[in-house]
Amino acid sequence: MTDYNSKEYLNKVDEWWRAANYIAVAQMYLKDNPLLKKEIQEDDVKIHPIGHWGTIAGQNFIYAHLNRAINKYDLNMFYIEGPGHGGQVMVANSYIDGSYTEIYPEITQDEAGLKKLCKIFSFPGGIASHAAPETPGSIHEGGELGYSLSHATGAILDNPDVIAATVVGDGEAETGPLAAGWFSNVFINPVTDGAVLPILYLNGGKISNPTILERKSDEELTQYFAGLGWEALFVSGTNPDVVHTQMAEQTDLAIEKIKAIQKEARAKSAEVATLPTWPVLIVRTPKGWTGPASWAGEPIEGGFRAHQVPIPVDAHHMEHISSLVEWLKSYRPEELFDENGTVKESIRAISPKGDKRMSTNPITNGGIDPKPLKIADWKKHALTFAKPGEKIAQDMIEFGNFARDLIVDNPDNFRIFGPDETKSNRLNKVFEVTNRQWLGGEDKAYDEWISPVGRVIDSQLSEHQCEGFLEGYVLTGRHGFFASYEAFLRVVDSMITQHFKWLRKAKEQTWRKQYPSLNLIATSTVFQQDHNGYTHQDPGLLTHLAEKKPEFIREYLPADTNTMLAVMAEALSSEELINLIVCSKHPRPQFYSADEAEILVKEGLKIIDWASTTTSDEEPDVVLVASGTEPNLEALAAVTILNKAFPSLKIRFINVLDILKLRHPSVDPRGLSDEEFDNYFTKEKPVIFCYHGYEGMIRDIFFNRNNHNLYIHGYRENGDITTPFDMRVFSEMDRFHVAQDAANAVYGNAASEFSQKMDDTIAFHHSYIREHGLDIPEVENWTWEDLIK
Ligand SMILES: Cc1ncc(C[n+]2csc(CCOP(=O)(O)OP(=O)(O)O)c2C)c(N)n1
Repeated sequence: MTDYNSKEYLNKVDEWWRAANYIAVAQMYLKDNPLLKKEIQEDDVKIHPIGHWGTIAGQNFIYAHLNRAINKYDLNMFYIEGPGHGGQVMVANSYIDGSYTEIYPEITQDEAGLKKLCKIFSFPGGIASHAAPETPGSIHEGGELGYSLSHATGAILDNPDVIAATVVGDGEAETGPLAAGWFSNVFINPVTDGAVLPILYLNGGKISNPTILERKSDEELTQYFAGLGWEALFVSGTNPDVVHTQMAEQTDLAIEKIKAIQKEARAKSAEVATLPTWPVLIVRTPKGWTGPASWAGEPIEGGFRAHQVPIPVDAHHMEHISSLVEWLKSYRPEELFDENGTVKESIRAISPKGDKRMSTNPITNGGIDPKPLKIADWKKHALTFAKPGEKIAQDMIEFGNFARDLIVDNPDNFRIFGPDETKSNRLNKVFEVTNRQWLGGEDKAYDEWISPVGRVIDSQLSEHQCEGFLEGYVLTGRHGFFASYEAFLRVVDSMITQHFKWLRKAKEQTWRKQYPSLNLIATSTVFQQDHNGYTHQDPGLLTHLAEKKPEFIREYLPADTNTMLAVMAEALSSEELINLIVCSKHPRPQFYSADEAEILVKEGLKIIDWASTTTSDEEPDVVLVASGTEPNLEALAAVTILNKAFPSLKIRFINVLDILKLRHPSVDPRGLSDEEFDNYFTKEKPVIFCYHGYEGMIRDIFFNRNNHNLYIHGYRENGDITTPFDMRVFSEMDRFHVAQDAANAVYGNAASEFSQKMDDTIAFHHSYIREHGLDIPEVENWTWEDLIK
């Protein structure tokens, strides 16, 4: 029987650690002669050594000890590298455990392979300096700091056997998202979910500052974490011999506590689980540990100066090369590598085996048991009506029926996330079959749908956590969506960007499996913010995501329930995408039949015959286009106004559901050809485009098309606390301005009387709502009427 706590075993762990440190330093500086078998030359050294040394040795130490714990307890564990800028950590460790070579056979387990591994690190044409998609075992790049705990939590939900060992940088711990991440424990059910083992790495420095938590005493940290529901276990020191023993003991303690919590909870049902006090490891070891202690009279090891490349040696500055050689030799490479340059068998022998290696744990490559979502026919919930506009319904309420079925049909791989808004976003129907997962205790007098078990996690007001949980969930092969107020989805703009970057780079890796798409529902939208006003208006995520690589982005603007249902079925069955769905939650007339909705999803847009006064092959005088719920409503109302005033005016009405499809194929491979585009929008007839988002996006779409006779009515960054219709008038995205623009565009001066009438109506509206607090009867009572054709 192996004694994993013996001096002998810890010596092996130390050898592993030294080998990983050696490789990491060599990767930073060297491109040849990695084992210093020959006297080092200029040509062996990189011209621009790059890397983040400060975090490396401490993380290598943690990694080696986690391997030890996996062996000792036969754990299903994987690694999240919060300070992902220490890219060598996961590369060096996966090289030692053999997985790097299995995935990249050219990186052989000998001196030649090691030479390549050094050269490619953070080198043109090589590999990232971060824990990137090309890094075995990574689901978390760690480039943008702050999301390690939320990714870890998302990954272990519904994965009861897994422990996410999550290194949190003490700088990272100062970010808003990470500080919010400690609350994750409130959402982890110890029976049905796995565990997160946070390892707060207090190395004391950031890029050029101390860290806040490192300057706190152990007692203060104990209290801080106790208040948040975690039990702090400390490891600290600078002498490896002492710290190895401590680390082994405290890691064992943490694992045993996790196991005890799970055992006790799992003796009962998940429904009665309570919030346990999970352990958090706090590791105080110096930044830049084992590296140069000082340079030019200033301390390096132990502070921020160790952050990046600590000593100034490069191919053109060889005067201090002996210091680098001395540093490398301090790891005693002769004890670590055999004569071929292979890491010694005795060291490799303590690696966890097969998929027990953190670098090959299946959870880090598409998930443990990825399954497609079971999606029943959405048409079951489609609305039927004899005449467009006759039925009033709330799209998010109706979608709730569909979401409820998804929960029933997919009891362990589908989840809904939200920042305290599931009810506000009108998804209440889901609570007929599930609850909000929450282990924070229940106050029956107040709480609604709160339970230790539930498929909705929406009880923390943090968009970062929702986004991070969902990312962790889909990156491990499961499905879901995050529904948010449109304006506040912008809180996580950069997180969504990082997820996109991950998808893009992961796709280049043939060994990486496909991910279910990330689905974002933006509701409580810009043109219906009557009681919240200007602060709650921002449709800019549409523009933001449109700037990303089109292969990975979809933006859908369903105008009603049937289009919403059809889009959600499409989005939830898709892979490798970020789907942004912008939809209304307010009572709205319903316009599109299930068949029309189906075509809209398939084609992306559709000429709506019943809303046009032309046949589809007849050239119109004007094209009215709508993308978005309120734009659709206002544009249809404008059609009725125009039709009454100008019965002979040939109007073509188009609804656009999939806005990015309008882009030119040179911009977006899915884009309409010029011919298709002209067939819809004509080559020169006025196009009046009513749009949910900022107008620049539509201008951009038309820039490289034939037709520049374009009038856009989008969000113009105007708003206030006022009536819903007035919110549209503020941006001139209302029926009167739209009809006026259309008439002026077609008839010029001949439309001046009509144009004046529209101005008068708008003026009347202006004073009426300020008198009555209500929209004018013409707006309030508007319904769709069949057109005079
Ligand atoms: C959100 C974010 N802000 C700023 C940075 C720039 N940055 C990179 S590393 C770093 C310091 C990180 O310190 P810590 O988390 O303690 O990591 P370690 O000391 O282990 O390197 C900063 C500020 C970043 N990567 N992400």
